[in-house]
Amino acid sequence: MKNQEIAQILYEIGYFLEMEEVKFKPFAYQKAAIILDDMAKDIEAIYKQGGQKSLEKIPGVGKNIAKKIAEYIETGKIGYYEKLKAKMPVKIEELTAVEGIGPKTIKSLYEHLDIKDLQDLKKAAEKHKIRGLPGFQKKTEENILQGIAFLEKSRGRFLLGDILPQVKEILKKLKALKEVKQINVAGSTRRMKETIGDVDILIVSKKPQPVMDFFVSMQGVEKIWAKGNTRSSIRMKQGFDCDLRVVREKSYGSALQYFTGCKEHNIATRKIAIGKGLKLNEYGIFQGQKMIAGKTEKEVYRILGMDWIEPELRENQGEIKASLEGKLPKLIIYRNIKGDLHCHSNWSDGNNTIEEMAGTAIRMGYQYLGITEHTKFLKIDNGLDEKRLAQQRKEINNLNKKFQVSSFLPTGQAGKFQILHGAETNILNNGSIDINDKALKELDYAIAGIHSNFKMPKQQMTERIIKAIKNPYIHIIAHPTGRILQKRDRYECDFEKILRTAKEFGKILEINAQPRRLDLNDQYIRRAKEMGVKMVINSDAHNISHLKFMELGIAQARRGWAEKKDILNTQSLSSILKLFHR
Ligand code: DGT
Ligand code: CA
Ligand code: CA
Repeated sequence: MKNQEIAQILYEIGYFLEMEEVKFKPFAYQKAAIILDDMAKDIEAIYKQGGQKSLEKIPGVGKNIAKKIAEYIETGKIGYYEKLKAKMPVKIEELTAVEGIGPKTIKSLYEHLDIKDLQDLKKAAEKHKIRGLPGFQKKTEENILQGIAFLEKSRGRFLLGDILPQVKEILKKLKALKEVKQINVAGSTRRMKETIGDVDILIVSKKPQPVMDFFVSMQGVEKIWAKGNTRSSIRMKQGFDCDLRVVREKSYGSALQYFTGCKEHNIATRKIAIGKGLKLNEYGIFQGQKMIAGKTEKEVYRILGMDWIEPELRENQGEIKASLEGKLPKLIIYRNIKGDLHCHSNWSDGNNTIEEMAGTAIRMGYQYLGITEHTKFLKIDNGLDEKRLAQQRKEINNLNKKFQVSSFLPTGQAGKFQILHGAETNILNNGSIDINDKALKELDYAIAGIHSNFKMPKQQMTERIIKAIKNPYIHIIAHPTGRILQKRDRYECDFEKILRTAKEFGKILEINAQPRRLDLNDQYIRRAKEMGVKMVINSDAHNISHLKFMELGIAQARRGWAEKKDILNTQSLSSILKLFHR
């Protein structure tokens, strides 16, 4: 599929135009890029079927951009992009991966220091050549070095959200082969860790050769590292590696247990086996020479005197003890979620209308969808002020009337679905909110989050967030620690104090399910649960396909030992309404 390749070029055209301070156009390119990036349908197939006209039907793709996409599919190039790139031959994707580096910075660094890629940037920063440039300070240079260090730390790992759809696709294809008797993903992907080193797949097959043939010649395979009868290893075009192992049916459970990990979890389980005079490895559990179990994971754990442990818990963080004592948590399950309380429409920086977002939410079986646009402080994201919030309320009321008519709902659940009107407001430097109380009061509920000034001193940041928690019109704190995976660390704040305040004032913390955020992380979720602080899991969707990020957030909640009762959007519409209208 060429969707991602083309999306990347469109992003870059947007960046180039932004460097030249062209108005509006950069936004149009970026918007089209996001849509293409997330689109499940193959853009090439759409074009081959219906030509340029069918490309223009894709939301966000106008005539001009459609022409360029067609050019790429026909020739493998976009002339307009090549021209822009020839003028300024910089590696945009590499440079913008560094926190704080945007198009204007790239332009300036190229013009003054001939910086073209990450290596150039690092060298220049280390030699302190950046701090003297107009508009750059010592601090900027330090931040750049910090950003590069952060990036290097995460090199070679991939976001779960980026690769999970493809892993599911691979599993589906392999499962369909008649030679495959059993199949499961193992490793960090099965544990749903937020980043993945490589993907490990296990199968049972009596005739592995055709399976291996198929595996190494699948669409999207870039390199074949190894191909054998019991193991093959490939690199996918997106850059990640994928291993396929064939194991014996009688060893499938112990192999799955072994290759699911994590390593420390395995070491701990092996110790328990030794304590019982047994031997545990990927082939089975042995008493002397005799194999006594191995076919299923359940049986492996049972012989060790343990309850079966959900893969998301297998991080050697106390799950072994809990399992031995029969005290494992009853984790929230993927079907427990009844609605999503954080998403954006084209009223601010989203790509779809409220109606389109709600339609998808209904098809997902939700009872409610909270529309929470950015607010006025975030001008670049087209944040809403009090007046536009009031206008939006009217539209939402009208749509809700429409949703009351049962024939409109594909599920026929008249009156069971409601759009809630919220907002994702900004916590300003002093802890106040960028929307006045009167407008906040009109909303069904309000979210507040930090979107600026991440580098405040710890105490000041803590006070800033605490003030927002105490604000009677704020119900939820969005992405509470502010981390961006592979880009920036969480901001400094006293999280324990934030938890105590949230508990005292009955406020909710968000588990933001965006693949790059997953914030709260597992450890903070677990701490919140221990403190009795309630949470919600939100997709923070900016278009209809983002709503499915919910799965990543649920995985994170499970990794944080959260149960259904800890997560409030497992509750029905009427309970949620009661909660907010207290
Ligand atoms: P990743 O790929 O870095 O995201 O993380 P994993 O957990 O998928 O690790 P990987 O792919 O190196 O190995 C898959 C599993 O195999 C791992 O979770 C546990 C098991 N494993 C690998 N190496 C060892 C080892 O040296 N000792 C033990 N006990 N288990 C291991
Ligand atoms: Ca792995
Ligand atoms: Ca591996």
